[in-house]
Amino acid sequence: MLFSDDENMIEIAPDAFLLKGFLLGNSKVLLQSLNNIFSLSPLRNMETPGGYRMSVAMSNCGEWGWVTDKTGYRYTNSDPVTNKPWQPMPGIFRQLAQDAAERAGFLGFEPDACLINRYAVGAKMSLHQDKDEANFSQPIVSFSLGLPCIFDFGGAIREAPKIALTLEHGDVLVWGGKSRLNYHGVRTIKAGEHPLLGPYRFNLTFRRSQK
Ligand code: MD3
Ligand code: FE
Repeated sequence: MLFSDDENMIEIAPDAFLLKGFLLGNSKVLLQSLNNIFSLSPLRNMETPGGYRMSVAMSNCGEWGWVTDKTGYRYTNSDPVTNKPWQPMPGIFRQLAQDAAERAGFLGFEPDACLINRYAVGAKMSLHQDKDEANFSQPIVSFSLGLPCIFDFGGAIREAPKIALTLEHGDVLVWGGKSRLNYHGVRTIKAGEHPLLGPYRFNLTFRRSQK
């Protein structure tokens, strides 16, 4: 089924949209590009400033990549594992992210960073804000592939009530404006097997990290 009309788009909060099944039809080409990126900038479990190893394995593509280590969270323009630039953002990634942003009403999205998260069964991402970017004027676009997850979407403060959403293979989220700094997290991934991606969930997050 191809994404065709606005019946597949749900506004879950002010300026936050879920585009159900937007990526279906592009799964295989996305997976090929991912495997190419991982062969050159391998997935790794980074260390938090607090000294914990993240359960989510990460890589990046695009001019800038998000990293964390003992010294803190930041964007770098080279991969600290290989000391080479991050791999270029594949044209199909950029095009789909821009199309999704536009569908949600955000024109002129120019991502310079794509963080790639791989969740094995048992991995999770605790409640946090995305605030390491120098530019909050552009939205964030996220692609979900593989196993489903329960995503918690909160408010501007940690204590605000949260809504739980199931994100499935092919779904896209677009967040900007009033929701850009909302707290969010991913609950522990349950056991399963995706026909294309195996026992994993992948999430690609497109951002404008620099001015
Ligand atoms: C809501 N990733 O990489 S993507 C992250 O599914 C991250 O891997 C999650 O949170 C994942 O930082 C969620 C959806 C998302 C991304 C950014 C947001 C939702 C957001 C920023 C503000 C509000
Ligand atoms: Fe986040």
